[in-house]
Amino acid sequence: MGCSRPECSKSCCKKWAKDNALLLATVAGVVIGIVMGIAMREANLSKLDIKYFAFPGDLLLRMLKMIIVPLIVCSLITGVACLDKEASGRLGLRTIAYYMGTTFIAVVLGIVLVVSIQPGRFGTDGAVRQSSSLDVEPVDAILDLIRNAFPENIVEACFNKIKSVRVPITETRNATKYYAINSTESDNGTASPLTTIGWLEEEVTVDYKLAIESKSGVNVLGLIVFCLTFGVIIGRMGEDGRILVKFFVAANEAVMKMVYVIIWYSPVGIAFLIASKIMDMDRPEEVLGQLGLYMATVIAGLFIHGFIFLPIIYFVIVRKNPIRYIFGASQALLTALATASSSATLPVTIKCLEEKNGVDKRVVRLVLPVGATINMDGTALYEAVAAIFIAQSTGITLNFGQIVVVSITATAASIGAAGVPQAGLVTLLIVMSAVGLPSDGIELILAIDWLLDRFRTTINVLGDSIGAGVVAHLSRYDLLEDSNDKTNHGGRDFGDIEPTITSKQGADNAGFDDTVI
Ligand code: 7O9
Repeated sequence: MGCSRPECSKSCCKKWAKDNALLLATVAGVVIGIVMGIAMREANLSKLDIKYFAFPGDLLLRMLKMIIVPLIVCSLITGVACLDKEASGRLGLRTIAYYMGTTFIAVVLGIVLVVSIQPGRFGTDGAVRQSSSLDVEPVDAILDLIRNAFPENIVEACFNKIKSVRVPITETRNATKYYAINSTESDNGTASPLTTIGWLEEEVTVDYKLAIESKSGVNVLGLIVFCLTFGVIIGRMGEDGRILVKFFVAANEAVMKMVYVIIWYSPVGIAFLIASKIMDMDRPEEVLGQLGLYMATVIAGLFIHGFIFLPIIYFVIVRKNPIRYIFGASQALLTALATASSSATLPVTIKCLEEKNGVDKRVVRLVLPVGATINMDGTALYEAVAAIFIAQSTGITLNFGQIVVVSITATAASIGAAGVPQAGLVTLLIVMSAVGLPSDGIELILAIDWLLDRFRTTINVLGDSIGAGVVAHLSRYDLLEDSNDKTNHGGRDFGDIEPTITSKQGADNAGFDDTVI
C-alpha cells in the first residue's frame, strides 16, 4: 500500500509492517479466542472459574474504559476549538444528517427483512415466558436524556448519570365496608340480611413524586455538551484562550500515546474476552436452534447494511475505494466484536482513522465521540427487528402505521440509548410499548443478546468510521479555508499547535495517508 509510493522512506515501510503486525496479532487473537473457548468448554469450568479465566480480557476492558473520559474531553475540546464558526456549524449539520439518514436506512432494512422472512412464525413454539416487569415511562426516559445533557456537577458527570423514578404517593381510604350476614332476619326477607361491622382500609395511589436517582456510568451526553461549549468558547477567545487550546491539544496527544500502549495489549485481551464468552454460553445448541432464523435475520441485516449499503454510500460520496477504508478500520471492528462496546472501542477507532485512513484529525475528534454516543445503526436495526419478531412470535400482527411507529422509535431509541440508564433493555421496551406490544417474550431474545450485541456493535463502529470519512470529504473545502483563515487572519492561528492538521490535510485528503503523526 503506502510503500509503493516513491516518497516512502524505509521508516515508513517499517511503520506499515508494524501496523499490520498488530492487525495480524488481533486477528490471531480472535481466532485463538474462538478455538480456546470451544476447547475449554470441554473442561466444564464453573462460572467462578470462567470469571478468573477472563481476567486478562477484563483488564483490557478496564484499560479502554479508563481512557475514555480523558479522550473524549480532550478530543471534543480540541476538535471544536481548532475549527472556525462556520466550518464547525456545517460540519455539525452534515454529521447529524449522515447519522440520522444512515440510521433510518438501517431500520428500514431491518423491517423489510423481518417482515419478509417472518422469523417469529417458526421455531419458538410459542415459548414466550413472562418477563420480569420493568416499568419504563417513555416521557421520563426522554426527560432524563435532556436532564443528563445538563449535568448538575461536571465532575460527577464523569462517573454518574441520573435516572428519575416515580414514587407513588398513597392515601389510606376506608374503601370497602365489611358485612356480617344476619341469618335470622334474612329468612323472612323483611330486614337487610347484612350488618355492617367495619371498613376495609385500602392504600390508594393518588399521585406520584419524581425522585432523581444517580446510577453509575459515564454521563456522556453531559460531557459532550460541556466540552463542545467549552471548546467553542476557548477557540473564540483569541490570545487569552490560546494557552488553554494548547493545553488540551497537548493533553490529547498524550492520551493518544496512552491509547497506543493499550492497543498493543489488545490482542491478548481480545483472545480471553472471546474465549470466556464462548465458555460461558448456556446450552448453545438449544438456544441457537430456537432462535436461529431470528439470528440469521439480524445478522443478514447487519451484514447488508455494513458491507453493502454503507460502502456504497462511501463510494458514491467520497469516490474512493470503500474496501480499503474498511480494511484500515479493521482493528477497530475486531475490537468492537470482542468488547461489544463502541465506547470502549473509541480509542482504537480514533487511532485507525487518523493513522491508517488519514482522515482529518479535526473531523475524527468531533465526529467519532459524538458518533459513539448517538450513531448506532446496528442497534437501531436490531431493535426494529427484535420488536417485530416479538410481535410475530406472540401472534400479534402489526399494521402499516404501527410499523412506521417502530421505525421512528427504533431510530430515536438508538440515538438516545447512551443517555438512558440500563439502555439495552429499556430502549427496546420503549419501542415495544410505543406500538402496544406486551413485554413478554423479551426474555427469549435476551438469551442471545450478548452474541448479537457483538455484531451490532461492529456495525455501529463501522457506521461511525464511514461517517467520519464522508463528513471529512464533504467538509474538505471548509477545512481548507479554515486552515487558510488561521494563517491569513491570525485570529485563531493554532498552526504551531497542530502542524499535522494544517500541513497534511487539504481538499484532496487521501484515503490512505502515511504521514507520521
Ligand atoms: C454499542 F463517547 C463515549 F465514548 F464517551 C461514550 C461513552 C459511553 C459513548 C457512549 C457511552 C455509552 O454509555 N453508551 C451506551 C451504549 C450505553 C448504554 C447502551 C449503549 C448501546 O450499546 C450498543 C447496544 O447495546 O446495541 C452497543 N453495545 O454500540 O456499544
